[in-house]
Amino acid sequence: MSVVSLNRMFRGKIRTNTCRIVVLTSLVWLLIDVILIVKYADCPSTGGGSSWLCKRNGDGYDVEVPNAARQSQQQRRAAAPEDDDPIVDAEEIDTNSNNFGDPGGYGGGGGGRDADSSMPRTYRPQELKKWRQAPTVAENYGRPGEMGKPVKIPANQQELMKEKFKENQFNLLASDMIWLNRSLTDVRHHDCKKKHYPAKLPTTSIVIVFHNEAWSTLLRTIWSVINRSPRPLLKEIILVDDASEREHLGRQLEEYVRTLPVPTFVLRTGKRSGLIRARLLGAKHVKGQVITFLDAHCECTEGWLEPLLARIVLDRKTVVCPIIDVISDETFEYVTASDQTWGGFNWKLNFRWYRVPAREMQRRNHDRTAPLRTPTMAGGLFSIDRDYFYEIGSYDEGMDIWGGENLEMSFRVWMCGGTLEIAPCSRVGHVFRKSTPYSFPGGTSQIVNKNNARLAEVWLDGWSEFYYNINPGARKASAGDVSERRALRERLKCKSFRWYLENIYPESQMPLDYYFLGEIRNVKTHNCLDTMGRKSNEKIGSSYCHGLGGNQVFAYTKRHQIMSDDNCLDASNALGPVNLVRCHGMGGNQEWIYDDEEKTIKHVNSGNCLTRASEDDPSTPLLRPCNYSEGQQWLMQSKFKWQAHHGDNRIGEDR
Ligand SMILES: [Mn+2]
Repeated sequence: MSVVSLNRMFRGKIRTNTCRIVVLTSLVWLLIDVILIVKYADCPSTGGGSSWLCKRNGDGYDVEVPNAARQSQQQRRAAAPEDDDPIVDAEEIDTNSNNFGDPGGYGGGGGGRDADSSMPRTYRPQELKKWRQAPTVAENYGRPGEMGKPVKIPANQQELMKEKFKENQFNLLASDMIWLNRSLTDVRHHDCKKKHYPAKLPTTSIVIVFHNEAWSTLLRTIWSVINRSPRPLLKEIILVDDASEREHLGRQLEEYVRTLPVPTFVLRTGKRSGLIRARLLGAKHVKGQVITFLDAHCECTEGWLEPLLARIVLDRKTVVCPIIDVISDETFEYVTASDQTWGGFNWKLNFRWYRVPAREMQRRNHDRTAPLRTPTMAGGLFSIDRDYFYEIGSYDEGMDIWGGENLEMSFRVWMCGGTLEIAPCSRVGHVFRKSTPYSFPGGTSQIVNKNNARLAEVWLDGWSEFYYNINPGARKASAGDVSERRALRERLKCKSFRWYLENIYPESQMPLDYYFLGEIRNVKTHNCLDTMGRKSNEKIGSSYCHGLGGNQVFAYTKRHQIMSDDNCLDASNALGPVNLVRCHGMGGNQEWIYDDEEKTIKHVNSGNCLTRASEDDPSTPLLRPCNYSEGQQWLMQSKFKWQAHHGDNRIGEDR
């Protein structure tokens, strides 16, 4: 308040005008004071009384609040009505205590993990950020593809559509018609919307690698991240261009990203480096506490980020994937994927989705919103603590371009003390393509073979035999020098592949215990059982024994299955046919007993014996009453080893 005007007042020389000015000035000052107090009440005096430095985020829907203001925050939150911020947990996590030996309600399943670690399993509270869920992206009525609906291309543009399809192997014309900020339906399980997450979470940097990506898919990925992530948790978006040749990915992209409301950078590998090395380049520049890798043709849905970070804040050694929904490559319709599948792999070391077994559903108390512990991940989309990413050995730099790196990381995480999960409340759509539009220098299969060989050599122990036998094209020599990766496994004191199969993936298609792996030869005809490259639900065949593995490699398992890759010999009728059917591990029609003396393979359900093919159909083995003729004798002997012969001669147990 002005001293001059006060003096005047006391001298009694008061005029009406002066009075008005005084009152108005006071009111204005009072108002300013009130605004300042309200605005900065939450600010801490961060030493030296610099509370004026409290800053507001550009987006205007949340304020960064450092730790010292936590108490007043909590008081305010306690006073606020419950549904004010429904998904933020009113209970702070006590991140000071690192005693999360078995976090997140693991039903006693976390046994066998390393108790000691070089990295604290949680964050210090002052490292974490307050957040609030991002507002829903509103529907833009009348525009194509809104709410995730399919785009229909008019008849007169069908030719153009086909032409543009070739550029990226998806319907580019449809993608270009859809708004970059298109709305999506909330596809989450309804219980996800009621879920509570910690009030403070770590920040994440988004790393997106691309090669010749289309403009609209790349930018829609970026906008979906910006629109649907709590802004305080989104540190930056790092785009890594792996030697694209398309004009729009050059300067045009750099200029565009400068206008985005979230710091976004474009890094360039210079020469074609592949996904693995490009991701390593991106990761090197990450300033957030968590790295979130995304593919370049995704759409993040409402609330996608919180469930990922909420797992990592509990335990930094958790690697978390969203459910990957499907964006149609034909219509760009958003189609939900099942929440009942998890990641596995077959003998060829291909990643595969399999049904979640009852065991895991039970562990989660049949709560479909609870994190799912998956044996492997698809690899395109996941979040990982930045420091943990490096501690656990980032990626195998000896791997080229693409392929196998997802399984390599999956095995590494589990075997070396981490946890790999799918957070079912986090859903991100991805454009799945039927064929790849990219060329791989040197040929796809050669690269994938080399990568898989490295993974087999370092992580699979004795089970690498399955890979080499079913894929005779992959020679051990092609793996290159793996000594560094083996040293990493040693240094991290990682567990054996047997431990992984026993504890993490008992349902694995690579059987934990098996009696035999190799060719199965008929004594009479000298022909071998042969899948003939047939698929599930087709007949088993037999042909001249070539001794090269591949279609003639079978495992006879301790559970009495005769399997080839993820299929098992299966007979639903007493007299056959004998089919290849996806192994279910429940005995039944897939249970066979091999008699080492009689050399018979007896089908337990029918009591009949596997019999050589008849002369009129020499390539189809039969199921017939046992008569102990040579045509029912089969040899399981070759250069391959017996693994679990009398339960004592186990390969693969190297530590
Ligand atoms: Mn992709």
